[in-house]
Amino acid sequence: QMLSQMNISDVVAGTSGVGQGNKKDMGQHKFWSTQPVALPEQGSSDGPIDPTTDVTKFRKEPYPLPKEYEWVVIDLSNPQELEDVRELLCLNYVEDDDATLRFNYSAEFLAWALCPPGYEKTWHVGIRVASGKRKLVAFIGAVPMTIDVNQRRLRTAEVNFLCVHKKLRSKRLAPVLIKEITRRCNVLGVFQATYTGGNVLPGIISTCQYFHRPLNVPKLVDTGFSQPQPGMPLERMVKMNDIPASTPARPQPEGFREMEEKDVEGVTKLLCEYLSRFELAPVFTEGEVRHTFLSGRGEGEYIDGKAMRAKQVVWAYVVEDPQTGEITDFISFYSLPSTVVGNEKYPILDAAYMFYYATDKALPEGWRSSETTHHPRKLDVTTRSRVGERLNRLVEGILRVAKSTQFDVFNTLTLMESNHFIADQKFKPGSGLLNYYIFNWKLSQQIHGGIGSGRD
Ligand code: MYA
Repeated sequence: QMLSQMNISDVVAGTSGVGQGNKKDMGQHKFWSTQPVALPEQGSSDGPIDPTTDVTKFRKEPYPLPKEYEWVVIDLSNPQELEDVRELLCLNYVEDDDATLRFNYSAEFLAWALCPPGYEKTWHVGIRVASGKRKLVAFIGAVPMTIDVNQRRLRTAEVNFLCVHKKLRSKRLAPVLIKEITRRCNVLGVFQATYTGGNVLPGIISTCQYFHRPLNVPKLVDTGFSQPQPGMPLERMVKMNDIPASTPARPQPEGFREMEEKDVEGVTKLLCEYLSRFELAPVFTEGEVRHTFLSGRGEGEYIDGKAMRAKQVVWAYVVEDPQTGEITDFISFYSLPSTVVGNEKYPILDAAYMFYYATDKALPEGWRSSETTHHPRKLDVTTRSRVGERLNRLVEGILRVAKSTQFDVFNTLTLMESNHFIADQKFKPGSGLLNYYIFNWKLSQQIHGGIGSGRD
Protein backbone atom coordinates (compact mmCIF):
# COMPACT_ATOMS: atom_id res chain seq x y z
CA GLN A 1 0.00 0.00 0.00
CA MET A 2 2.60 2.48 0.99
CA LEU A 3 5.99 3.33 -0.36
CA SER A 4 8.82 3.46 2.02
CA GLN A 5 12.51 4.13 1.79
CA MET A 6 15.22 2.68 3.90
CA ASN A 7 18.50 3.60 5.29
CA ILE A 8 20.82 0.64 5.03
CA SER A 9 22.75 1.73 8.09
CA ASP A 10 19.66 1.31 10.28
CA VAL A 11 19.56 -2.23 11.46
CA VAL A 12 17.35 -2.05 14.52
CA ALA A 13 13.61 -1.66 14.24
CA GLY A 14 12.40 1.72 15.25
CA THR A 15 15.59 3.67 14.68
CA SER A 16 14.71 5.25 11.38
CA GLY A 17 12.80 8.13 12.83
CA VAL A 18 9.42 6.96 11.63
CA GLY A 19 6.62 9.35 12.38
CA GLN A 20 2.87 9.37 12.17
CA GLY A 21 2.64 12.38 9.88
CA ASN A 22 0.36 15.27 10.68
CA LYS A 23 -2.13 14.08 13.19
CA LYS A 24 -5.33 16.12 13.31
CA ASP A 25 -8.02 15.93 15.98
CA MET A 26 -11.26 14.29 14.90
CA GLY A 27 -13.01 17.68 14.95
CA GLN A 28 -10.59 19.00 12.31
CA HIS A 29 -11.69 16.26 9.88
CA LYS A 30 -14.62 17.85 8.13
CA PHE A 31 -15.52 14.59 6.40
CA TRP A 32 -14.22 11.84 8.66
CA SER A 33 -15.87 13.35 11.75
CA THR A 34 -19.22 12.50 10.09
CA GLN A 35 -18.30 8.85 9.42
CA PRO A 36 -18.75 5.71 11.55
CA VAL A 37 -15.11 5.25 12.60
CA ALA A 38 -13.76 5.12 16.14
CA LEU A 39 -10.65 4.31 18.10
CA PRO A 40 -10.62 0.98 19.92
CA GLU A 41 -12.28 1.61 23.26
CA GLN A 42 -11.31 -0.50 26.23
CA GLY A 43 -14.18 -2.00 28.18
CA SER A 44 -16.69 -1.62 25.38
CA SER A 45 -17.81 -4.56 23.28
CA ASP A 46 -17.08 -5.13 19.59
CA GLY A 47 -19.89 -4.20 17.21
CA PRO A 48 -21.17 -1.85 14.52
CA ILE A 49 -21.08 1.89 15.15
CA ASP A 50 -24.13 2.47 12.96
CA PRO A 51 -26.31 -0.63 13.37
CA THR A 52 -28.61 0.06 10.36
CA THR A 53 -28.97 -3.08 8.24
CA ASP A 54 -32.29 -2.39 6.54
CA VAL A 55 -31.12 -1.90 2.95
CA THR A 56 -34.25 0.09 2.04
CA LYS A 57 -33.01 2.82 4.38
CA PHE A 58 -30.02 3.64 2.18
CA ARG A 59 -29.99 6.18 -0.62
CA LYS A 60 -30.75 4.62 -4.01
CA GLU A 61 -29.35 7.36 -6.25
CA PRO A 62 -25.65 8.13 -6.68
CA TYR A 63 -24.38 11.22 -4.87
CA PRO A 64 -24.40 14.37 -7.00
CA LEU A 65 -21.18 15.38 -8.77
CA PRO A 66 -20.21 18.79 -10.17
CA LYS A 67 -21.91 18.98 -13.59
CA GLU A 68 -18.70 18.61 -15.63
CA TYR A 69 -18.18 15.06 -14.25
CA GLU A 70 -20.11 11.81 -14.31
CA TRP A 71 -20.06 8.49 -12.47
CA VAL A 72 -19.06 5.40 -14.44
CA VAL A 73 -18.81 1.73 -13.56
CA ILE A 74 -15.46 0.58 -14.90
CA ASP A 75 -15.65 -2.72 -16.78
CA LEU A 76 -12.24 -4.19 -16.04
CA SER A 77 -12.77 -6.99 -18.54
CA ASN A 78 -12.64 -4.30 -21.23
CA PRO A 79 -8.91 -3.76 -22.02
CA GLN A 80 -9.36 -0.05 -22.76
CA GLU A 81 -11.16 0.64 -19.48
CA LEU A 82 -8.57 -1.38 -17.57
CA GLU A 83 -5.87 0.67 -19.30
CA ASP A 84 -7.63 3.92 -18.29
CA VAL A 85 -7.45 2.88 -14.62
CA ARG A 86 -3.84 1.72 -14.97
CA GLU A 87 -2.82 5.03 -16.51
CA LEU A 88 -4.67 7.13 -13.91
CA LEU A 89 -2.93 5.24 -11.10
CA CYS A 90 0.46 5.13 -12.81
CA LEU A 91 0.54 8.94 -13.04
CA ASN A 92 -1.42 9.94 -9.92
CA TYR A 93 -1.37 7.22 -7.27
CA VAL A 94 0.64 6.83 -4.04
CA GLU A 95 4.12 8.40 -3.91
CA ASP A 96 6.76 8.34 -1.24
CA ASP A 97 7.36 11.43 0.89
CA ASP A 98 9.72 13.17 -1.54
CA ALA A 99 7.80 12.08 -4.67
CA THR A 100 10.70 10.11 -6.20
CA LEU A 101 8.88 6.78 -6.24
CA ARG A 102 5.32 6.16 -7.38
CA PHE A 103 3.47 2.83 -7.51
CA ASN A 104 3.29 1.46 -11.02
CA TYR A 105 0.63 -1.25 -11.02
CA SER A 106 0.41 -3.45 -14.11
CA ALA A 107 -2.94 -4.04 -15.84
CA GLU A 108 -2.58 -7.70 -14.84
CA PHE A 109 -2.17 -6.71 -11.19
CA LEU A 110 -5.28 -4.51 -11.21
CA ALA A 111 -7.46 -7.13 -12.88
CA TRP A 112 -6.20 -9.73 -10.38
CA ALA A 113 -6.69 -7.52 -7.32
CA LEU A 114 -10.07 -6.10 -8.29
CA CYS A 115 -11.79 -9.19 -9.75
CA PRO A 116 -11.61 -11.99 -7.14
CA PRO A 117 -14.37 -14.61 -6.95
CA GLY A 118 -17.75 -12.99 -6.23
CA TYR A 119 -16.56 -9.46 -7.02
CA GLU A 120 -19.18 -6.74 -7.58
CA LYS A 121 -18.85 -4.85 -10.85
CA THR A 122 -20.60 -1.82 -9.34
CA TRP A 123 -17.77 -1.49 -6.81
CA HIS A 124 -15.31 -0.44 -9.54
CA VAL A 125 -16.24 3.21 -9.49
CA GLY A 126 -14.82 5.89 -11.77
CA ILE A 127 -15.41 9.58 -12.38
CA ARG A 128 -15.03 10.73 -15.98
CA VAL A 129 -15.14 14.19 -17.51
CA ALA A 130 -18.69 14.34 -18.92
CA SER A 131 -17.66 15.70 -22.34
CA GLY A 132 -14.95 15.40 -25.02
CA LYS A 133 -12.64 12.38 -24.57
CA ARG A 134 -14.38 11.55 -21.26
CA LYS A 135 -11.06 11.29 -19.45
CA LEU A 136 -11.02 9.15 -16.31
CA VAL A 137 -10.06 11.52 -13.46
CA ALA A 138 -10.82 9.53 -10.31
CA PHE A 139 -11.28 5.95 -9.14
CA ILE A 140 -12.14 3.92 -6.05
CA GLY A 141 -12.41 0.13 -5.95
CA ALA A 142 -13.69 -2.45 -3.51
CA VAL A 143 -13.83 -6.25 -3.39
CA PRO A 144 -15.66 -8.60 -1.03
CA MET A 145 -13.55 -9.96 1.82
CA THR A 146 -14.56 -12.05 4.82
CA ILE A 147 -12.52 -11.35 7.91
CA ASP A 148 -12.30 -12.72 11.43
CA VAL A 149 -11.65 -9.99 13.95
CA ASN A 150 -11.53 -10.82 17.65
CA GLN A 151 -13.51 -13.98 16.97
CA ARG A 152 -16.29 -12.21 15.08
CA ARG A 153 -16.77 -13.05 11.39
CA LEU A 154 -17.56 -10.06 9.17
CA ARG A 155 -18.47 -9.80 5.51
CA THR A 156 -16.63 -6.68 4.45
CA ALA A 157 -15.67 -4.69 1.40
CA GLU A 158 -11.92 -4.21 1.09
CA VAL A 159 -11.48 -0.69 -0.30
CA ASN A 160 -8.40 0.24 -2.31
CA PHE A 161 -7.02 2.32 -5.19
CA LEU A 162 -8.67 5.59 -4.13
CA CYS A 163 -7.19 8.09 -6.55
CA VAL A 164 -7.98 11.62 -7.70
CA HIS A 165 -6.09 13.14 -10.66
CA LYS A 166 -3.34 15.52 -9.48
CA LYS A 167 -5.04 18.47 -11.18
CA LEU A 168 -8.26 17.89 -9.21
CA ARG A 169 -6.80 17.59 -5.74
CA SER A 170 -8.22 19.37 -2.66
CA LYS A 171 -11.64 19.82 -4.25
CA ARG A 172 -13.33 17.40 -1.84
CA LEU A 173 -13.80 14.71 -4.50
CA ALA A 174 -12.38 12.01 -2.22
CA PRO A 175 -15.25 12.26 0.32
CA VAL A 176 -17.78 11.93 -2.53
CA LEU A 177 -15.99 8.82 -3.84
CA ILE A 178 -15.95 7.31 -0.36
CA LYS A 179 -19.62 8.08 0.27
CA GLU A 180 -20.55 6.64 -3.12
CA ILE A 181 -18.66 3.36 -2.58
CA THR A 182 -20.22 3.14 0.90
CA ARG A 183 -23.69 3.55 -0.63
CA ARG A 184 -22.97 0.87 -3.23
CA CYS A 185 -21.86 -1.53 -0.48
CA ASN A 186 -24.80 -0.69 1.81
CA VAL A 187 -27.44 -1.30 -0.87
CA LEU A 188 -25.96 -4.79 -1.33
CA GLY A 189 -26.12 -5.50 2.39
CA VAL A 190 -22.44 -4.90 3.23
CA PHE A 191 -22.00 -2.58 6.21
CA GLN A 192 -18.35 -2.94 7.18
CA ALA A 193 -15.19 -2.25 5.20
CA THR A 194 -11.45 -2.71 5.63
CA TYR A 195 -8.78 -0.43 4.20
CA THR A 196 -5.18 0.55 4.75
CA GLY A 197 -3.19 3.66 4.09
CA GLY A 198 0.02 5.45 4.87
CA ASN A 199 -1.70 8.57 6.10
CA VAL A 200 -3.24 9.00 9.49
CA LEU A 201 -7.03 9.13 9.51
CA PRO A 202 -9.47 8.72 12.40
CA GLY A 203 -10.15 5.12 13.46
CA ILE A 204 -6.74 3.40 13.16
CA ILE A 205 -7.03 -0.10 14.59
CA SER A 206 -3.41 -1.07 14.02
CA THR A 207 -0.15 0.22 12.54
CA CYS A 208 2.62 -1.80 10.92
CA GLN A 209 6.08 -0.75 9.83
CA TYR A 210 7.68 -1.58 6.49
CA PHE A 211 10.98 -3.48 6.39
CA HIS A 212 13.06 -3.99 3.26
CA ARG A 213 15.47 -6.76 2.21
CA PRO A 214 17.90 -5.38 -0.40
CA LEU A 215 18.44 -7.72 -3.37
CA ASN A 216 20.07 -5.38 -5.90
CA VAL A 217 22.18 -3.03 -3.78
CA PRO A 218 23.82 -0.93 -6.55
CA LYS A 219 20.44 -0.11 -8.05
CA LEU A 220 18.85 0.67 -4.68
CA VAL A 221 21.67 3.09 -3.92
CA ASP A 222 21.58 4.67 -7.38
CA THR A 223 17.83 5.28 -7.22
CA GLY A 224 18.12 6.78 -3.74
CA PHE A 225 15.97 4.02 -2.23
CA SER A 226 18.83 3.11 0.09
CA GLN A 227 21.29 5.49 1.64
CA PRO A 228 24.66 3.79 2.10
CA GLN A 229 26.44 4.04 5.39
CA PRO A 230 29.18 6.69 5.09
CA GLY A 231 32.55 5.11 4.34
CA MET A 232 31.14 1.72 3.44
CA PRO A 233 32.31 0.55 -0.03
CA LEU A 234 29.56 -0.61 -2.35
CA GLU A 235 31.15 -4.07 -2.77
CA ARG A 236 30.97 -4.59 0.97
CA MET A 237 27.28 -3.68 1.00
CA VAL A 238 26.68 -6.06 -1.90
CA LYS A 239 28.46 -8.85 -0.04
CA MET A 240 26.59 -8.21 3.18
CA ASN A 241 23.32 -8.54 1.32
CA ASP A 242 24.11 -11.77 -0.54
CA ILE A 243 21.33 -14.32 -0.35
CA PRO A 244 22.84 -17.43 1.25
CA ALA A 245 22.74 -20.52 -0.90
CA SER A 246 21.05 -23.57 0.50
CA THR A 247 23.69 -25.46 2.54
CA PRO A 248 23.60 -28.47 4.85
CA ALA A 249 23.67 -26.03 7.78
CA ARG A 250 20.81 -23.96 6.32
CA PRO A 251 18.91 -26.44 4.19
CA GLN A 252 16.03 -25.43 1.98
CA PRO A 253 12.97 -27.21 3.38
CA GLU A 254 12.75 -30.62 1.72
CA GLY A 255 9.86 -30.55 -0.76
CA PHE A 256 9.92 -26.75 -1.34
CA ARG A 257 8.38 -26.16 -4.77
CA GLU A 258 6.09 -23.85 -6.71
CA MET A 259 2.39 -24.15 -5.76
CA GLU A 260 0.19 -26.00 -8.24
CA GLU A 261 -3.55 -26.44 -8.79
CA LYS A 262 -3.50 -29.75 -6.89
CA ASP A 263 -2.34 -27.88 -3.75
CA VAL A 264 -5.39 -25.60 -3.49
CA GLU A 265 -7.21 -27.70 -0.92
CA GLY A 266 -4.14 -28.24 1.26
CA VAL A 267 -3.07 -24.60 1.08
CA THR A 268 -6.57 -23.34 1.97
CA LYS A 269 -6.72 -25.59 5.02
CA LEU A 270 -3.19 -24.71 6.13
CA LEU A 271 -3.61 -20.98 5.57
CA CYS A 272 -6.98 -20.74 7.35
CA GLU A 273 -5.59 -22.67 10.27
CA TYR A 274 -2.43 -20.58 10.50
CA LEU A 275 -4.32 -17.28 10.20
CA SER A 276 -6.80 -18.34 12.89
CA ARG A 277 -4.20 -17.71 15.57
CA PHE A 278 -4.24 -13.96 14.83
CA GLU A 279 -6.70 -11.36 16.07
CA LEU A 280 -7.46 -10.01 12.62
CA ALA A 281 -7.22 -12.06 9.45
CA PRO A 282 -9.07 -12.74 6.22
CA VAL A 283 -10.83 -16.07 5.75
CA PHE A 284 -10.07 -17.78 2.43
CA THR A 285 -12.29 -20.16 0.47
CA GLU A 286 -10.67 -22.60 -1.95
CA GLY A 287 -11.90 -20.42 -4.83
CA GLU A 288 -10.21 -17.39 -3.32
CA VAL A 289 -6.96 -19.30 -2.76
CA ARG A 290 -6.99 -20.46 -6.39
CA HIS A 291 -7.59 -16.92 -7.62
CA THR A 292 -5.23 -15.20 -5.21
CA PHE A 293 -2.21 -17.46 -5.56
CA LEU A 294 -2.52 -19.13 -8.96
CA SER A 295 -4.33 -16.78 -11.33
CA GLY A 296 -1.89 -13.89 -11.19
CA ARG A 297 0.80 -16.13 -12.57
CA GLY A 298 2.42 -15.65 -15.92
CA GLU A 299 2.18 -18.32 -18.56
CA GLY A 300 4.96 -20.14 -20.32
CA GLU A 301 8.52 -20.84 -19.35
CA TYR A 302 11.01 -18.73 -17.48
CA ILE A 303 13.48 -17.64 -20.06
CA ASP A 304 15.68 -15.32 -18.09
CA GLY A 305 13.36 -14.51 -15.23
CA LYS A 306 13.06 -10.93 -16.35
CA ALA A 307 11.08 -11.55 -19.53
CA MET A 308 8.48 -13.59 -17.70
CA ARG A 309 8.37 -11.41 -14.65
CA ALA A 310 6.93 -8.46 -16.54
CA LYS A 311 3.51 -10.09 -16.60
CA GLN A 312 3.53 -12.25 -13.48
CA VAL A 313 1.79 -10.82 -10.42
CA VAL A 314 2.08 -13.46 -7.72
CA TRP A 315 4.55 -16.19 -6.77
CA ALA A 316 3.45 -18.97 -4.42
CA TYR A 317 5.52 -21.85 -3.03
CA VAL A 318 4.64 -24.80 -0.85
CA VAL A 319 6.47 -27.47 1.11
CA GLU A 320 5.07 -30.93 0.54
CA ASP A 321 5.93 -33.48 3.18
CA PRO A 322 7.79 -36.19 1.20
CA GLN A 323 6.41 -38.92 3.47
CA THR A 324 2.75 -37.98 3.78
CA GLY A 325 2.26 -35.76 0.73
CA GLU A 326 0.68 -33.13 3.00
CA ILE A 327 1.23 -29.41 2.47
CA THR A 328 2.99 -28.31 5.63
CA ASP A 329 4.21 -24.83 4.63
CA PHE A 330 3.24 -22.08 2.24
CA ILE A 331 4.77 -18.72 1.27
CA SER A 332 4.02 -16.13 -1.39
CA PHE A 333 4.85 -12.66 -2.66
CA TYR A 334 3.52 -10.29 -5.28
CA SER A 335 5.23 -7.97 -7.72
CA LEU A 336 4.54 -4.25 -7.44
CA PRO A 337 7.04 -2.07 -9.29
CA SER A 338 7.42 1.65 -8.70
CA THR A 339 8.30 4.36 -11.18
CA VAL A 340 11.55 6.07 -10.20
CA VAL A 341 10.52 9.60 -11.13
CA GLY A 342 13.15 11.29 -13.32
CA ASN A 343 15.73 8.46 -13.27
CA GLU A 344 16.71 7.60 -16.84
CA LYS A 345 19.11 4.80 -15.97
CA TYR A 346 16.60 3.00 -13.74
CA PRO A 347 13.05 4.12 -14.60
CA ILE A 348 11.49 1.23 -12.64
CA LEU A 349 12.23 -0.25 -9.22
CA ASP A 350 11.14 -3.89 -9.12
CA ALA A 351 9.79 -4.60 -5.66
CA ALA A 352 8.51 -7.92 -4.35
CA TYR A 353 6.04 -7.67 -1.46
CA MET A 354 5.72 -10.46 1.08
CA PHE A 355 2.20 -11.83 0.85
CA TYR A 356 0.60 -14.64 2.86
CA TYR A 357 2.54 -17.51 4.40
CA ALA A 358 1.77 -20.33 6.79
CA THR A 359 3.43 -23.24 8.51
CA ASP A 360 2.26 -26.05 10.70
CA LYS A 361 5.41 -28.13 10.46
CA ALA A 362 6.58 -26.64 13.73
CA LEU A 363 3.43 -27.35 15.68
CA PRO A 364 3.25 -30.16 18.22
CA GLU A 365 1.52 -33.39 17.23
CA GLY A 366 -2.23 -33.19 17.66
CA TRP A 367 -2.35 -29.39 17.73
CA ARG A 368 -4.21 -29.19 14.49
CA SER A 369 -6.87 -31.79 15.17
CA SER A 370 -7.54 -31.10 18.85
CA GLU A 371 -8.60 -27.49 18.53
CA THR A 372 -11.26 -25.74 16.54
CA THR A 373 -10.15 -23.18 13.99
CA HIS A 374 -10.97 -19.47 14.09
CA HIS A 375 -10.06 -19.27 17.70
CA PRO A 376 -6.92 -17.28 18.45
CA ARG A 377 -4.44 -19.32 20.38
CA LYS A 378 -1.23 -18.48 22.10
CA LEU A 379 1.74 -20.66 21.33
CA ASP A 380 4.15 -21.80 24.04
CA VAL A 381 7.78 -20.65 23.95
CA THR A 382 9.24 -23.86 22.50
CA THR A 383 6.67 -23.95 19.72
CA ARG A 384 7.24 -20.29 18.98
CA SER A 385 10.94 -20.82 18.48
CA ARG A 386 10.23 -23.80 16.20
CA VAL A 387 7.83 -21.63 14.20
CA GLY A 388 10.55 -18.97 14.00
CA GLU A 389 13.11 -21.47 12.74
CA ARG A 390 10.67 -22.80 10.13
CA LEU A 391 9.65 -19.33 8.94
CA ASN A 392 13.30 -18.41 8.51
CA ARG A 393 13.89 -21.38 6.20
CA LEU A 394 10.77 -20.52 4.20
CA VAL A 395 11.69 -16.85 3.85
CA GLU A 396 15.21 -17.79 2.78
CA GLY A 397 13.67 -19.99 0.09
CA ILE A 398 11.38 -17.25 -1.19
CA LEU A 399 14.20 -14.66 -1.13
CA ARG A 400 16.20 -16.95 -3.42
CA VAL A 401 13.22 -17.08 -5.78
CA ALA A 402 12.86 -13.27 -5.77
CA LYS A 403 16.59 -12.79 -6.31
CA SER A 404 16.71 -15.27 -9.19
CA THR A 405 13.73 -13.56 -10.84
CA GLN A 406 15.65 -10.28 -10.55
CA PHE A 407 13.66 -8.26 -8.07
CA ASP A 408 15.53 -5.32 -6.57
CA VAL A 409 14.08 -5.38 -3.08
CA PHE A 410 11.78 -7.55 -0.97
CA ASN A 411 9.39 -5.70 1.35
CA THR A 412 7.61 -6.99 4.40
CA LEU A 413 5.54 -5.61 7.29
CA THR A 414 5.58 -6.13 11.05
CA LEU A 415 2.73 -8.64 11.13
CA MET A 416 2.04 -12.39 10.90
CA GLU A 417 4.94 -13.22 13.26
CA SER A 418 7.42 -11.59 10.86
CA ASN A 419 9.41 -10.56 13.95
CA HIS A 420 10.82 -14.10 13.82
CA PHE A 421 12.67 -13.51 10.56
CA ILE A 422 13.01 -9.75 9.97
CA ALA A 423 16.43 -9.39 11.61
CA ASP A 424 17.76 -12.87 10.73
CA GLN A 425 16.95 -12.37 7.05
CA LYS A 426 18.53 -8.89 6.99
CA PHE A 427 15.40 -6.83 6.44
CA LYS A 428 16.09 -3.17 7.32
CA PRO A 429 13.51 -0.77 8.76
CA GLY A 430 11.91 1.59 6.28
CA SER A 431 10.40 5.00 6.75
CA GLY A 432 6.90 3.83 5.85
CA LEU A 433 4.08 2.87 8.14
CA LEU A 434 0.86 1.22 7.10
CA ASN A 435 -2.29 1.97 9.09
CA TYR A 436 -5.21 -0.47 9.20
CA TYR A 437 -8.84 0.57 9.46
CA ILE A 438 -12.26 -1.07 9.78
CA PHE A 439 -15.21 1.10 8.75
CA ASN A 440 -18.32 0.95 10.96
CA TRP A 441 -16.89 -1.46 13.54
CA LYS A 442 -16.00 -0.56 17.10
CA LEU A 443 -13.30 -2.64 18.77
CA SER A 444 -12.78 -3.10 22.47
CA GLN A 445 -9.03 -3.30 22.01
CA GLN A 446 -6.22 -2.31 19.64
CA ILE A 447 -5.12 -5.03 17.22
CA HIS A 448 -1.44 -5.98 17.48
CA GLY A 449 -0.21 -5.66 13.92
CA GLY A 450 -2.49 -5.59 10.87
CA ILE A 451 -4.28 -8.24 8.85
CA GLY A 452 -2.94 -11.57 9.95
CA SER A 453 -1.23 -9.95 12.91
CA GLY A 454 0.50 -11.69 15.75
CA ARG A 455 -1.15 -12.15 19.12
CA ASP A 456 2.10 -12.74 20.87
S1 MYA B 1 -5.21 4.44 0.36
C1 MYA B 1 -4.48 5.21 -1.05
C2 MYA B 1 -4.98 6.61 -1.23
N1 MYA B 1 -4.54 7.17 -2.47
C3 MYA B 1 -3.47 7.97 -2.63
O1 MYA B 1 -2.79 8.30 -1.68
C4 MYA B 1 -3.16 8.38 -4.05
C5 MYA B 1 -2.66 9.77 -4.17
N2 MYA B 1 -3.59 10.72 -3.60
C6 MYA B 1 -4.81 11.02 -4.11
O2 MYA B 1 -5.22 10.52 -5.15
C7 MYA B 1 -5.65 12.01 -3.33
O3 MYA B 1 -4.80 12.80 -2.52
C8 MYA B 1 -6.74 11.33 -2.47
C9 MYA B 1 -7.45 12.42 -1.63
C10 MYA B 1 -7.77 10.67 -3.38
C11 MYA B 1 -6.15 10.32 -1.51
N3 MYA B 1 -8.29 7.70 2.59
O4 MYA B 1 -10.77 15.26 -2.21
P1 MYA B 1 -10.04 15.90 -1.09
C12 MYA B 1 -9.54 12.63 3.21
C13 MYA B 1 -9.41 8.25 3.10
O5 MYA B 1 -10.09 17.38 -1.04
P2 MYA B 1 -7.59 14.97 -2.25
C14 MYA B 1 -6.65 3.73 -0.28
O6 MYA B 1 -6.84 3.65 -1.44
C15 MYA B 1 -8.92 13.79 3.96
O7 MYA B 1 -8.57 13.41 5.29
N4 MYA B 1 -9.60 9.57 3.20
O8 MYA B 1 -8.52 15.40 -1.02
C16 MYA B 1 -7.71 3.28 0.74
C17 MYA B 1 -10.03 14.80 3.90
O9 MYA B 1 -11.06 14.48 4.83
P3 MYA B 1 -11.12 15.28 6.24
C18 MYA B 1 -8.62 10.37 2.75
O10 MYA B 1 -6.19 15.03 -1.79
C19 MYA B 1 -8.86 4.23 0.65
C20 MYA B 1 -10.60 14.57 2.50
O11 MYA B 1 -10.20 13.23 2.12
C21 MYA B 1 -7.44 9.88 2.21
O12 MYA B 1 -7.94 15.68 -3.48
C22 MYA B 1 -9.87 4.05 1.74
C23 MYA B 1 -10.02 15.54 1.50
O13 MYA B 1 -10.62 15.28 0.28
C24 MYA B 1 -7.30 8.49 2.15
N5 MYA B 1 -6.19 7.89 1.68
O14 MYA B 1 -7.94 13.41 -2.47
C25 MYA B 1 -10.98 5.07 1.68
N6 MYA B 1 -6.65 10.90 1.85
O15 MYA B 1 -11.40 16.72 5.88
C26 MYA B 1 -11.97 4.97 2.82
C27 MYA B 1 -7.32 12.02 2.17
O16 MYA B 1 -12.21 14.63 7.02
C28 MYA B 1 -12.94 3.82 2.62
N7 MYA B 1 -8.50 11.71 2.72
O17 MYA B 1 -9.78 15.11 6.89
C29 MYA B 1 -13.98 3.81 3.71
C30 MYA B 1 -14.95 2.61 3.60
C31 MYA B 1 -15.93 2.83 2.47
C32 MYA B 1 -16.81 1.60 2.21
C33 MYA B 1 -17.80 1.30 3.38
C34 MYA B 1 -18.70 0.04 3.10
C35 MYA B 1 -19.47 -0.26 4.24
